[in-house]
Amino acid sequence: MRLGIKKNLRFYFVLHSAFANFAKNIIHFFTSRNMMKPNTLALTTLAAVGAAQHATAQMQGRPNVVIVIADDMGYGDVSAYGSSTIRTPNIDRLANEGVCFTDGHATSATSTPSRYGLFTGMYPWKNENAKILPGDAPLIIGTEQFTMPKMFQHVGYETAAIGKWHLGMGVGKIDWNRPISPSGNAVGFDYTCLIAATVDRVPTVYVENGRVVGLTDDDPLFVDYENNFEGEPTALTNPELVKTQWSHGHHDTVVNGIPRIGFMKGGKSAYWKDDEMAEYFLNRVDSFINADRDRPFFLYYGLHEPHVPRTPATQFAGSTRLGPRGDVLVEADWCVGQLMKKLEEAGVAENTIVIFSSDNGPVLDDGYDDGARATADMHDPNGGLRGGKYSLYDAGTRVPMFVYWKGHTRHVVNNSLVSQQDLLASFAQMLGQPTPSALDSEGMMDTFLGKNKRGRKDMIVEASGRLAYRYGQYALIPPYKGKKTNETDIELGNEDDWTLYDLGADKAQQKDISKARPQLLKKLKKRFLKKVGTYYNPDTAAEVLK
Ligand SMILES: [Ca+2]
Repeated sequence: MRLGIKKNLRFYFVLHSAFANFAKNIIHFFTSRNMMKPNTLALTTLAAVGAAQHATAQMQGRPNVVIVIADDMGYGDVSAYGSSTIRTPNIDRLANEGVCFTDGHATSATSTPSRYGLFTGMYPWKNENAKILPGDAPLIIGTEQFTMPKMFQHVGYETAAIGKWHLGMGVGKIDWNRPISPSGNAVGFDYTCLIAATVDRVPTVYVENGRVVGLTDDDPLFVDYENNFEGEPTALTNPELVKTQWSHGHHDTVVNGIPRIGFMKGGKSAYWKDDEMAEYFLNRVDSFINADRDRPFFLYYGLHEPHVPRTPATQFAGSTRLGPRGDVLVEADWCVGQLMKKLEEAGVAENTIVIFSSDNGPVLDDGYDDGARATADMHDPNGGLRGGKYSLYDAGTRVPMFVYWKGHTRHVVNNSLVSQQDLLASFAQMLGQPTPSALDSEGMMDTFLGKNKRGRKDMIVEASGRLAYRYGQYALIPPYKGKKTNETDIELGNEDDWTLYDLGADKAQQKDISKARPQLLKKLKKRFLKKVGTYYNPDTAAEVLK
């Protein structure tokens, strides 16, 4: 069955891609700076003219699209929703002049599956590889799979992925000293400049279009997630190298005084400087936006903040009372401000839809003792929601979500349920493109642009391999075995029996209404089990943190 879907998708894609490439070539032909000779036109078939006119008409008025995804930014980490303990004026502007979603979700409570859902429009739990990946994992999006960037690419957009990736690269053991294939470029991005996984995982290098940036021949780079390289120091063998103390898991190779997950040897000329990462990626964003082109663009900009390790640039260090986590939130907000400024300066602000969101909920201590835990009584990153990153509770996936299009959107607050995975089918509507029927993405472009306040009826959410169900204002969590919390002290949502919450009346999920509303419980259990089938297994343990 699943193989059948895959085959259908492949067939769809080959067919669709053939037409799209044909149309793209025609568009290029008609819009190229070299004028056609009259006799050339005479040779053009009527069908080609028709297709070109159709395609050219479609190209007109197609806005650029920028999707900004922060890493582990919580619902309470932006002031747009009313937090008074952090100031994020640039992000707030998107909310205040655009569509502000108060029940917007990532598909998952961790990064890899969340981004997989965003780009593929598929529930990530249907892909057994969409788990928290090490830095040397193979690419988990099929190179023949239908993706959001491919769709944009096929109708003539220039596409780029800049920043955090965490979807794997290559097909197995990666030789970091050679071109890595497939990279993000293989799933629809014309240009990529990425960190392979997360800031706390090796390799601590930038990978641009499949090549590690800045490597020299005399110092090749090696990465291993199982065994250390002989004689190489780690945080355990050489604690004197450590400037940022680890609290759990992060005790392998030390780079820039920060112990990471995974072992690395060599490649020193390519190591990133943590506190310069924001500026590094902004420069790539700037170059991409200002590239000389006559086509619209689609940009995925993956902010690395406020994921651990939190290493604000000098100008932000100490700028809040909340320590490094607060400082990098302000840095992330600055990045959004810089992005908007660059769009203005490039003269494309009025023709660019900007979407801001986060890949999953917040966490304070995610492996480093950087003081974030001590700020818990000063700042609530959850914004009143229960749980957090890794959790089946609502803070796992309910994240900041705003859509702004200068001159087009007005301030609208939408309280209905929406998911990042619906952006794919929604942009398909905007572009007039068909999507494979097997997608889980639901088209609702008018919702994202604030023309109506409709949302999803329901959706499955995922946290560390476990599943829960949102149906309108209700949250249903099935029983799971395992620990109540993990090393981060976040409640995972593992309960012995089904629990049900009315988020409309009980945003903080403090009152289980499963006993008081047996009919509702029965109805939602039935719906949930029908949707997830054998993917639900109460024995599924939350993924182990490394
Ligand atoms: Ca994340």
